[in-house]
Amino acid sequence: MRIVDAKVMVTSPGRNFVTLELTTDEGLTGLGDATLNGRELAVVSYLEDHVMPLLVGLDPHRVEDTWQSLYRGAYWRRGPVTMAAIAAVDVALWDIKAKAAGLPLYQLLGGASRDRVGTYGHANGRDIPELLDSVRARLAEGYPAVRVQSGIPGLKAVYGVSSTDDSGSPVMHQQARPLVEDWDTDAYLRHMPNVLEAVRAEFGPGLPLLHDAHHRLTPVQAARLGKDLEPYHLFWLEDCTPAENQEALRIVRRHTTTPLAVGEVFNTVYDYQALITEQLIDYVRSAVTHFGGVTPLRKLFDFAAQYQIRSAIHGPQDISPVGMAAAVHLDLAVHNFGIQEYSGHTPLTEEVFRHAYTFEDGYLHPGEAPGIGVELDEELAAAHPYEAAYLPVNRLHDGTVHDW
Ligand code: GCO
Ligand code: MG
Repeated sequence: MRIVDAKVMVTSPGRNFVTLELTTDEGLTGLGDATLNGRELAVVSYLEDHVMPLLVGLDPHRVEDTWQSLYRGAYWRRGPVTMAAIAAVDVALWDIKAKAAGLPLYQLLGGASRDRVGTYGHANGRDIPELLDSVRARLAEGYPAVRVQSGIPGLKAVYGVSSTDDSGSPVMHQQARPLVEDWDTDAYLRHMPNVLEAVRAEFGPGLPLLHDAHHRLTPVQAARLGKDLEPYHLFWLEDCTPAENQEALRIVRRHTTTPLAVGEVFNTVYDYQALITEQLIDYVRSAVTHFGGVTPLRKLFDFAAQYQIRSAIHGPQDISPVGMAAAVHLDLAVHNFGIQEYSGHTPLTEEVFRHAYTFEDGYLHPGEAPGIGVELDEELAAAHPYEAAYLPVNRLHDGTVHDW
């Protein structure tokens, strides 16, 4: 079998998604997600100008070899643009291979290690009562675990909380020019224990609760937050410090037993090296889409498993249903699965990307369709072309830019 055609499409059924489609001489097609929120067109160019011309004529069964040649052959390794592009190729090749075998992808990854894939949903509120309502809504939808984000007194907007939308996704913050939000770490650190206290008092000790600090704290601030939240037994504290510095988590770890999760902005196993071997984290959270695909993410999970660290694939709404499908196949197959982030997509997105994976009572299943089980409606996709959209930037009260 040979690859005879490659094309990349950007569609915006509410938000932008970048999709690679590979076609073989046997008429099989494979899809891969290359969406990099706010920098979509850079990945399109990387694929169109530098990767797709190399793919035509290749044997699509050579998944590992193609991955290695794109990664090593570029010489300039890593980075989100490169790894999103490689991820799209990798997933499209796995899709083709599984379709050629007539099997759902998870069967090629070792088969199911569980019956279904547990998820967490997003709950958020401008204040605590609104947050409690939002948790109630997620529980009514069946979610077995909930991430809680709350507005902070004195701040206009914070990550995960919007004045107009309950979805918890940054989609509502996105604009053609970055929106400016404000931030005050002290106010946040003072408020968060009250938030968790109220949620625990309302929903009891058994509900797994998560919280995302979105890279905003210094190591010692993160250590304080982890300690202050210990009585509420979080499932995890996510991205407590900026991702570049692995040393920071050594400091945090020394001070708190609150479990730690990181990795949504990581691109390769090297970003995790010390974090895994020194057991400084509890969950690895990279997305199939930003980590170079199923091939390297599977290796990461196997590496992490030696240290009892579990998987938690990043699943925001800026991962397309193609990237989500690949994630759910991997979730079902790996032994050290932890949890899958999931908040669904808009109805229009679900029409553009018809998928075999299902979400029922808070649990996902990849379905039994051969491949990853996603079909792109190209006409509908084309009717919703790319729209410039950026994530917000964060500024302190004196105007200094802070991590968003
Ligand atoms: C999460 C993430 C996302 C990111 C988003 C940026 O935990 O789901 O923090 O919401 O902010 O993916 O594009
Ligand atoms: Mg996050």
